[in-house]
Amino acid sequence: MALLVAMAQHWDAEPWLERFRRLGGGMEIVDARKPYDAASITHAAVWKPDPGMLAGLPNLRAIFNLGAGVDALLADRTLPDVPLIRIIDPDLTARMTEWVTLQALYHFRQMPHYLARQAEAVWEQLDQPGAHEVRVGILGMGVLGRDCADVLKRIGFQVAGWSRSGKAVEGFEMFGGEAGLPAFLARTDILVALLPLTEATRGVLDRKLFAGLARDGRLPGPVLINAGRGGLQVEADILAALDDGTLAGASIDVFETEPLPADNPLWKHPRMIVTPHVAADSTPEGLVAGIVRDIAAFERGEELPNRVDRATGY
Ligand code: NDP
Ligand code: OXD
Repeated sequence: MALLVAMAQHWDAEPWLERFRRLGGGMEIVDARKPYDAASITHAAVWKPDPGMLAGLPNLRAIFNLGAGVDALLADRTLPDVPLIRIIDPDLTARMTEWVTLQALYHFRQMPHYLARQAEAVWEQLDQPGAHEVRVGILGMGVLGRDCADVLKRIGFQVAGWSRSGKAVEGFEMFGGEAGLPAFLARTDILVALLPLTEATRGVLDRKLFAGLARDGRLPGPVLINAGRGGLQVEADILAALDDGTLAGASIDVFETEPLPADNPLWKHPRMIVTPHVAADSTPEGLVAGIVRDIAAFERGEELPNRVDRATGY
């Protein structure tokens, strides 16, 4: 068996290679940046490899994506038709929950207002609702959405979820599909998007959706938090919604174009938090041991829970 490790140039491949070599249990680990025998490769661990690269591996048995989202891989029309496995990892999940909770609390506790007042040395106290009076809605109740939901509920928020299937998630009111969206939005003050980017979800975060959010909440207005993918959002609509009050604030980690160009007005909007796609980093320390275990289980013929369904795109 030989595992090809291939990743986008902005990732440092060395710590990944080092850890795969250390934990790989004798599996040959191949660095995609150096010449290699394509016919020897049986598995690939990748993050945004060059399109077409994997098509050149005639004996490839499975692809292991080094992140949770597989949209970039599936955009490669030449991607070989072998099982595609994504990350489900407690470390990555915990990181996402930290980021989402931080953003939810930042808006809920009205920090944009207090930071602006601090800059002017103005002591101005706002009415502060309790968390139990504020409704959080999570678009995408998968691995990441569910964990965020648990923590936000523990803080006291009223949390509900929206998913494709609308299947029951214990402890949460769930809404499903397009039919369930209006009612879900109408009860949501803080909207958290943790959807995968697929044909069905592209552009879902638009003006029409923002206009459907609750207007009767205890916050000054609805808030958008997106850590799913930039392709979920229409960025001009976010700016317009912030300007006309349809949205009171937004925290965005992912963008249509990354890095976000320096002249993009999203950087400068006073009610907008921009982070550079860092909500939940993949790290070799967090992920490699699990991928090695997944490869072994795959080779034993076990069903992996994190296998991507190419029909739905996630
Ligand atoms: P999962 O596959 O576990 O969950 C996806 C959820 O989205 C499911 O609840 C699914 O519904 C729902 N969903 C999918 N399509 C639709 C649709 N058309 N309409 C309604 N709901 C839909 O994914 P994860 O939770 O692991 O990850 C979610 C995304 O987070 C990733 O795809 C990635 O893009 C992003 N991400 C971002 C990171 C960052 O640093 N910013 C880091 C890691 C991930 P159902 O339950 O019915 O299947
Ligand atoms: C991921 C990401 O999908 O980092 O894991 O965006």
